[in-house]
Amino acid sequence: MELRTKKTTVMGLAKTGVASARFLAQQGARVTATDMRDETALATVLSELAGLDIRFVLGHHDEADFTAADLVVVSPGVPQEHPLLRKATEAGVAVVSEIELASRFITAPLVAITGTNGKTTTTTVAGELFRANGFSTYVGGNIGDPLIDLPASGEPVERAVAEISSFQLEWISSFRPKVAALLNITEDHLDRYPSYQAYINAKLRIFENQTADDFAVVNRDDELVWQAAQSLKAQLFPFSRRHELTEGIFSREGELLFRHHGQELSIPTAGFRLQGVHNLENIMAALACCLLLGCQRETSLELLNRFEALHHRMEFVREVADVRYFEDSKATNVGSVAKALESFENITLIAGGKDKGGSYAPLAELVQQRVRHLVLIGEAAERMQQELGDLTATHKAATLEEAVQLSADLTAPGGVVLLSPACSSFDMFKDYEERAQRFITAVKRL
Ligand code: UMA
Ligand code: ADP
Repeated sequence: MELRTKKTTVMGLAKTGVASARFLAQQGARVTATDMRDETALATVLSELAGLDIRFVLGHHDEADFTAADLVVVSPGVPQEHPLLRKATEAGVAVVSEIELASRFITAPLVAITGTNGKTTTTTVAGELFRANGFSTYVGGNIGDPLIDLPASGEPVERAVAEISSFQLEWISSFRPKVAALLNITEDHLDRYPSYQAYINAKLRIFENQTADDFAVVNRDDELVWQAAQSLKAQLFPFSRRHELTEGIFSREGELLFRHHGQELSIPTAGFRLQGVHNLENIMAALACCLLLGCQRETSLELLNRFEALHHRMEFVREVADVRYFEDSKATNVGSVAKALESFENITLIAGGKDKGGSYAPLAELVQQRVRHLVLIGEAAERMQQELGDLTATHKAATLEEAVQLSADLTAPGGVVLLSPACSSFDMFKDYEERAQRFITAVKRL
């Protein structure tokens, strides 16, 4: 793709926009970077881009930058129905996401991982597996470092692993991973999509441009995923905790079995540091991606036997008065909270935050069976109370600190206090990490 002298517009100037603008300028394109935030709010961004030949339109967007451009690169945080994006496409302008642009310049085999939950864990494990096996590897995407930083760096790598969100898939046209993995789909981001189906459709686009030369790693046990997988063009490579497979990877007592083209590898699970059935799924998916692309059994097993859980995902904090405290701030939807509830009994659950518009009802059975006390915080407290409040003793707290103290007072010895919010954090905190830190500090003060 030739970018030299092309008229390009970068919409949104946070991480994605900054990296995209830098890459486009490097490639000799004429770059306009535009954001609704103004110069003061974007001071840091402007200093990062200082010295590059970029025209800025800040505090507003100009229609002409969209309708008269050769290419618009849109940030994931911009809603797909934005009127200016519609105008651009109507004017015949190519609108792409940053992963689309990046993929056109990436030559290493690309592994792309999506799903409602487990993306970051699986992406990290896959990246580490490749590195342990001696492949120079770039790990990026929704996990933090934009994918476009890889071609921008000019570094030759042997493998690229990308965590991919539904938002990033909205504006792809030729994005084609060598291996694409779909871990699971449950309701999420209904504050952004008009329907659950629209969210599902966006996720499935990860397979859209694959051919029979590529692999689709899919969760055999997730009915929705498995059904959608039946019409894919790529070679199906399922993973399963429940079914024995002739082609794919599955678990049975104490081992994972990887079967591919008549060959079988056994990987014992006893030494894995990552705990929980959901992590077994993440490990199977990561192993599938990596073993399909040249990794070896022995080295991979060694890595899995030393890979520790990532922070803020069902992390043990402390035990006080025979009550264990766990922090799962990254659980921002019902699917991830369900996995946390399945992992414990006698739970005091601290939940709530910014409501994403989905239903909390899928948690009803687990709440009834395992949650002794439900302590609600944040904007979603009211709706959670309506949907779950009759199922167990339910309380409200004004702050997270108050919720921790109340939970400590309510929980009987032998119980578990679990922060697993089912919501995003932006009503009360900067992000899920700040929410996690505030919880940890409050628990340490007890
Ligand atoms: N903006 C406009 N006009 C608009 C709307 C927004 O100018 O009409 C501007 C905003 O002011 C902002 C920018 O556009 O400056 C949007 O930035 P962004 O939200 O896309 O933020 P980035 O820093 O570029 O981060 C994005 C991902 N964010 C989202 O998808 C919301 C990051 O994922 C990702 O790590 C990063 O790209 C690098 O790839 C975060 C995330 O929350 C972690 N992802 C969601 C999730 O995991 O649930 C999908
Ligand atoms: P993502 O990047 O998709 O948000 P993470 O690995 O960061 O995924 O985990 C987010 C939350 O989901 C955490 O609460 C974690 O415990 C939970 N989780 C991780 N893997 C899975 C899975 N395979 N299925 C359901 N929940 C999961």
